Amino acid sequence: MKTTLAILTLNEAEAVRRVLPKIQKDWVDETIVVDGGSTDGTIEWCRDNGWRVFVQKKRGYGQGMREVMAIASGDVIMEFMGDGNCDPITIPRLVEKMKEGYDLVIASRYCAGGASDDDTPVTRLGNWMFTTLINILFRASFTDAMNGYRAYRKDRFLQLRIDEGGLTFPTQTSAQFAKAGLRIGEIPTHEPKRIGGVRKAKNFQTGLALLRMIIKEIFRPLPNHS
Ligand SMILES: Nc1nc2c(ncn2[C@@H]2O[C@H](COP(=O)(O)OP(=O)(O)OP(=O)(O)O)[C@@H](O)[C@H]2O)c(=O)[nH]1
Ligand SMILES: [Mg+2]
Repeated sequence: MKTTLAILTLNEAEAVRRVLPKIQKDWVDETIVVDGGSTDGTIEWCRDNGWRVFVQKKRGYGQGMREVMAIASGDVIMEFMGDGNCDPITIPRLVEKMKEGYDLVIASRYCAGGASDDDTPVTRLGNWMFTTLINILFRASFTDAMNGYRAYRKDRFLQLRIDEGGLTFPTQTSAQFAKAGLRIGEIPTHEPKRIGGVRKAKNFQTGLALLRMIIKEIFRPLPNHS
């Protein structure tokens, strides 16, 4: 099982300096910084410090993930946000859990042993609401359907129709893996606060985009071969 760690960045110069040195490169087979067009020195710092950087062609978090998938050599793709919200210590535990045969493993902030220092009352309620909705609609039992910190089998991903281009991408992945009846696991993680930079998620817009995506998933069948 070959693993690729995709580190998503968009103007995260302060965070990458603090977080990337804590990632041990031998935890995974390949690491790629997927950058959305940073102009604050993120790309330069990463390259100067030996990280492979892939600058995506079109804008958007999900778009970046879909583009990197085409060049990643791993059978397992791991999504990691380079803004300080992902504690690297969870990476080897995600790899271990994937080895048990799961198709998708989420680093959960809300299962036993999980926690978030980054939540506000609004984001916590939003996470709970959308996770509950996805569990009811797609017969799943996520405690955290939204965290972008996760690992999945690339072949399973490619059989689905995951087409969200923005920050709704991880949640769509959760919905479709559940819809397809794939094997889903979770492990606890402790989410630290974002480090510097500016938050890209906007509660109202992201909430609306999530609702739109969920409605699309209710009515749209999965591709035949999945
Ligand atoms: N490659 C790439 N990364 C992005 C893009 N948009 C956001 N990101 C990164 O994706 C991660 C998540 O974005 P955030 O702005 O922190 O959004 P969030 O995590 O939902 O918001 P918080 O609750 O504040 O953490 C960060 O590491 C961003 O730098 C993009 O268009 N392309
Ligand atoms: Mg964040």
